[in-house]
Amino acid sequence: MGQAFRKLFDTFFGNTEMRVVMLGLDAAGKTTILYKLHIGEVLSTVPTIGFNVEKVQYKNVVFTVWDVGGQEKLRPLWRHYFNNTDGLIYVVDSLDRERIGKARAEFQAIINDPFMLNSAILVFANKQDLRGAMTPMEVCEGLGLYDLKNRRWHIQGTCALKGDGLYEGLDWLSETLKELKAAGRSGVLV
Ligand code: G3D
Ligand code: MG
Repeated sequence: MGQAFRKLFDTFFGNTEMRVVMLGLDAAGKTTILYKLHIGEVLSTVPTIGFNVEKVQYKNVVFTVWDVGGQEKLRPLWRHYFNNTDGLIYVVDSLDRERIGKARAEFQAIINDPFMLNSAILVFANKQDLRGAMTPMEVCEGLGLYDLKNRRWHIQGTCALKGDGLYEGLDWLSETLKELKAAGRSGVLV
């Protein structure tokens, strides 16, 4: 798995500096995904701004990860990490039907942030291995993805524990970012 990802990252991301943020409610599976990618040492920091941020860098690709859905007053501080973000990965616990509304509210707040308007959006409908999990299509509806206009987005069913779907999702993201960079454009479709 590690080798495959390295190859993907080397091939598609190349030498261009890329900034990716991975967000989602707590327990969605973000930390599991970070470790499953085997792309480097996961550095955990608790900055003075008050929320825990995990960071992994593989060559020119920097991933920053944190839990959303906590205190609303922290939201403005996220911007510190949103600036110059090329890609957003939003992770959803597909079994957590109770909190899909909350996941949606946070998701909508993130993607409508002025600093995020240019980023490509990859959604991982995680925990597909669990019986009763929402299908990627249900997660799509739950988040309001179908209503998104003029944005590059993609949804991928995943099982982070096994690594299923992660490769396919990142493949889409890297291809999309490569395309956008080559065209000198952002994630906004015109
Ligand atoms: P977070 O970083 O988004 O908060 P974590 O989420 O990566 O810590 O994952 C939360 C819990 O969900 C963990 O279980 C983890 O093992 C589990 N998990 C993550 N991805 C999957 C998945 O695809 N399938 C299943 N079945 N479980 C998953 P624990 O028990 O350690 O809290
Ligand atoms: Mg975590």
